Amino acid sequence: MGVLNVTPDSFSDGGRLPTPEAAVEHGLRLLEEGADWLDVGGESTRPSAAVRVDAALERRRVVPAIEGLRRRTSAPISVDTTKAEVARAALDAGADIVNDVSGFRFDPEMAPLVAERGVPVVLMHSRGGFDEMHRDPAYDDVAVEIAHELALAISCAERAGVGRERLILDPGIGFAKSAEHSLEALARLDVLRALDRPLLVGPSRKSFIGKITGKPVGERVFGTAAAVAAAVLGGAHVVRVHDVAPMVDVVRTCDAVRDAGERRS
Ligand code: PMM
Repeated sequence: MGVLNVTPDSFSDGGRLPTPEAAVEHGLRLLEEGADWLDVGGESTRPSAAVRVDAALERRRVVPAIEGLRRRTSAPISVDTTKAEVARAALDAGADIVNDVSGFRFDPEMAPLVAERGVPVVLMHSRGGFDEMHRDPAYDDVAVEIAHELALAISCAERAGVGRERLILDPGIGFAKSAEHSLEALARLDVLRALDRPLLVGPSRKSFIGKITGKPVGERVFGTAAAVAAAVLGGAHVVRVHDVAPMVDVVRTCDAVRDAGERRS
C-alpha cells in the first residue's frame, strides 16, 4: 500500500502534495514503482498535529485527488479517515476501501456506512482520541491487548452488518504505543493472526525507527526496510509505506524466503 498524504502537516511527508494534480501524479508514480493499492489521507494523525481538521476541509483535500486517480487507474484506492462524512464522499468519488485508524471508535456512522456500501475496511488498533493517545500508553501485554481490542472492533463491525470477510486488521504501529510497544506488536503479529483476518502493518518512517537509529524522518528508509521485513516474515499481508520502490524489493525478497522455507516443510 503506497501512502498519499494530501495534508499540509503529516509527520513524514506533509506538504509535499499541495495540489490534486501533484497527488495524482505521485499516486501514479507509486503504482509504477510497484504499489498495488493507494491510501489517500487528508488529516494528519501525528501526535502534535495541533489542529484537527473538520470534515469539510478533509473532504476538499481527498475528493479531488481520489477523483483524479480514479480517472487514471483501476488500482484499489482507500481513504484514510475516521469520519463517515469523508468516507462517504471518498467512496462516491471512486474510492474502494475505508481505512479507519480509530477502528470504528470515533464516528458511530462509520460502521453503518461501510455495511451499506459493502466495501472492505481496515480496522486499526488505537486507544483514546488523537490528542491523548500518545500520552504515556500502558499495557500489561501489548500484543494480547491489541488482539482483544481488535476483536471488540470486529464485534462492532458484525453488529452493524459488516461481513467479517470485509475486515483487514492493523496493530496500529505508533498509535497509543511507545517505541517498545510498537516493537513488541511488530514482533508478535502471530497473536493477531489468530483472529484469522488479513493483517496490514504501517511502520513506514515512524518514530520508533528514529528512536532505534537516531535518524530523522527523511533518513529512515533502511530502518523502514527492516521493519517491513519483520512484518512480512511475521505474517503481514499488506504493508503501508511511503518509499514504494525499495519496499517492493524488500517484500518480494521476504516472500521468496518464506516460500523457499514452505517448499521444504
Ligand atoms: N499510520 C498512519 C496513518 N494511517 N493507517 C493504517 N491503517 N495504519 C497505519 O499504521 C497508519 C495509517 C500515520 O502515518 P503517516 O502520517 O506517515 O501517514
